[in-house]
Amino acid sequence: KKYVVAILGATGAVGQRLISELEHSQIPVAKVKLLASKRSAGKKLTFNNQEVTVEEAQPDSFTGVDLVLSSAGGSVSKKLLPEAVKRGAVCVDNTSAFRMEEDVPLVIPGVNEQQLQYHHGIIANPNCSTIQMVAALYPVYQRWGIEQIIVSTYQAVSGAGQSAWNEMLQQAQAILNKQKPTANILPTAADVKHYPLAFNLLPQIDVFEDDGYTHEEWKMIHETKKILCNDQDSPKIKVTATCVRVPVEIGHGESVYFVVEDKGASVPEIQAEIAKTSGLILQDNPQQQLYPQPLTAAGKRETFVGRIRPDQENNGAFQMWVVADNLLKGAASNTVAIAECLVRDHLVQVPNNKA
Ligand code: A2P
Ligand code: 11C
Repeated sequence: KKYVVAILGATGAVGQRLISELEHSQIPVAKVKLLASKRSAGKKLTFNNQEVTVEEAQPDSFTGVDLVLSSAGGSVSKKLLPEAVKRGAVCVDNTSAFRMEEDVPLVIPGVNEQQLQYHHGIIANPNCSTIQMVAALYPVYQRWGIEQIIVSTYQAVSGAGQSAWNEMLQQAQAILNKQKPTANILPTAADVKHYPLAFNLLPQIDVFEDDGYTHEEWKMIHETKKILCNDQDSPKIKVTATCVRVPVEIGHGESVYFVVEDKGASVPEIQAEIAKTSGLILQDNPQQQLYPQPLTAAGKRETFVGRIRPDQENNGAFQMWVVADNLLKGAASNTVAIAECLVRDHLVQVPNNKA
């Protein structure tokens, strides 16, 4: 079978990469539909060297579509994906719109792809900062168990979308030209005040919750628990997060402190588990100053791990540094990897009783 695939948000930072990841995937594509807002209707993009005209996304755009890969923002997903499912399409959604709904699998292939069989038409791709952290910790979790995670992120501006990315570049240019930078989007268009990110750090990603955590921090905490502790028998993991936007274009960095259950774990054994896990690359050699960096991770599908060391004062606790391309591993590659699993396992159909 060949599949009709729609990419919703095809003109965006993630959408562009969904197109190229789909081109390089195992999915047999009969036809691709590229959907975006009215503003982009008529624009020409290419898929497998063929010109494709971008269409305005509307409910009827999904008639005859088998698979939707979506990254056009949460409100667009909320409105359009139920319409796509109604028309028989299975949707892999890169936004936070449906992630915490009980009947929506939240999936990282290689970690919990067995959850895909329970889908009701929509599968959620986790937040980029969650994906790379959980992917890096998963081999440790499987072998020794994890009691607690304390993470601080250093997140690239591309995670906030193409317009925020452009804004930061303009701010940098203005500062280098000795002009005052302007800010209209960052840290988030959804909040009242805006600050420059160029040559700065913003300890706010997304809006604040009542408890003082940002929504990005909330996502890291709750998505990690949904992915790793999804059934009653799974041991509970304590998770806390601080998320910071840094003036980097592509590639989120994360300082991850974790406490294992089985205190027998050692640094060389953790390094060995990570090195042999598909999709993870160990870059951990202080003598040779080898460690993951955003500039070297950008454009790659893997998650890079280094600086693994013990907390000398807390037995069973370790630190590590994790970097991945937030637009690929954190978004487009994971989304297309989910779609490949759906195709492989014959799951590209909306269950009859649940449509
Ligand atoms: P457009 O380029 O027409 O605005 P990013 O995350 O990089 O900002 O990209 C957002 C993506 O979501 C873009 O492809 C954008 O299309 C698309 N998008 C934004 N609003 C809508 C909408 N109302 N309907 C469909 N697509 C939308
Ligand atoms: C960021 N992690 O870097 C966000 C982007 O829930 O999919 C992805 C938001 C999401 O700003």
